[in-house]
Amino acid sequence: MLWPVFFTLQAVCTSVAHAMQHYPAAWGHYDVCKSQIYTEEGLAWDYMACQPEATDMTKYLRVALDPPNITCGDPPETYCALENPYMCNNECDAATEELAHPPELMFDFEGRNPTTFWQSTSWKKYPKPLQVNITLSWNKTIELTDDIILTFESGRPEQMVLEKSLDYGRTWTPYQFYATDCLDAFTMEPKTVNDLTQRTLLDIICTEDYSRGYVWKNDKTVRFEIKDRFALFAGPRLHNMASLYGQLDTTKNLRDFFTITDLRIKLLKPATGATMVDENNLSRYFYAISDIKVQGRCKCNLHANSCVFDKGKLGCECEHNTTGPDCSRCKRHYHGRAWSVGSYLPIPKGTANICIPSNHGPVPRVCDNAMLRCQNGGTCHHHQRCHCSPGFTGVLCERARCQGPGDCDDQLSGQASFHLPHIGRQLAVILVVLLLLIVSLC
Ligand SMILES: [Ca+2]
Repeated sequence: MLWPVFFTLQAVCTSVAHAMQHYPAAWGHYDVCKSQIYTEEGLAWDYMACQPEATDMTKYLRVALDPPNITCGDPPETYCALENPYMCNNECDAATEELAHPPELMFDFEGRNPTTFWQSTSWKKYPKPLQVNITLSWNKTIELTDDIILTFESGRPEQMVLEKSLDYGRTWTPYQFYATDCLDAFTMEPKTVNDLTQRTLLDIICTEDYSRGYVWKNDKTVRFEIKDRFALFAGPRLHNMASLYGQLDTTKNLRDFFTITDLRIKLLKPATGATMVDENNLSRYFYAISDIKVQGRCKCNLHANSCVFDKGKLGCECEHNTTGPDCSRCKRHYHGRAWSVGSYLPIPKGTANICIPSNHGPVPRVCDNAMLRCQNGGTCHHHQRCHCSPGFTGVLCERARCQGPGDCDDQLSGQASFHLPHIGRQLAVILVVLLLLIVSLC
């Protein structure tokens, strides 16, 4: 009598654990892909939309500079401070570790003093433009979840463009233009992210917010504002993420807007201060970046909750019978319906849209443990064939193996078909006798 109580308690515990798994403190994370549930037929899987957690994506990128020899220190150079042309104690020497400024220093752990930074050569070839492309590649589609923040060690550039690629660097589109004078630099009206509305969210703007002169020494960052854009749907403190997820679900352009495989920072003109370019002291003009922040998550089409970095490459750990780096196709033998992206809706579990087994799999099932049972003690191997006990044969071991002539007749004497010829012969004899009788009587 205690068993029902035990089972009831167990069911309650399971459902509590289940509920806690489904509704984490900050719901809407979609961090569980499936969980076991009790149904009338027993234990079964319940599938839900899932995605990896957002993380620091700079750990997984490759950085490339164009032109490649634009980093300072080869040959060694001495720089002057922008604010004070007589302060020229900044030395760059690629051959000396303490004086080198390679690109990796844009992504190392910050928080130490002095800061570590990448630095370009100076504007020696003025008036030829000093331009540098910094390309960050993930070789994987990722979704941005927080602002991109560049921290400059020197003055912020007077002109720059942040660009993105969604096809591994084949084509590029601008994310945002930055200039001290947007009209002059890009013939665009200056705007800020606050000018954007839900309707104009995808507009590409030029902003003067991050390029103003070197007035505030602490103001060294250049941002691409992801969260302010999210806030247009989710509210100022992102309290209504359901609304944002709903929009992301139904608007592919919006989803794609925050999705990238590569970023490119086009530095077009270094900080020159408030004055004209001092041609006698060009070692005041250069680019130096101490930190780049990119927060995001692997794009797994809501079919994975983890993403691994293996052999230098990111890849989703696909669930829901999907496969591929982005879980963007169905696994072999799971083409029972067309692949589909998972959905954030309905909140909070979403819809998994799993791939289901193909109807006409390449390996037809010969036996199983229920309907197509091997007979006479035979055992089923991988659903593909029955291993028969000695003396039996057939696809399901349903027939006795014949050892010699007449053997099968004895063993299968219950089967009427083997006796029909005998009955036929007896009938024929009777008919002949009857016929002879009739003839003789006549
Ligand atoms: Ca650094």
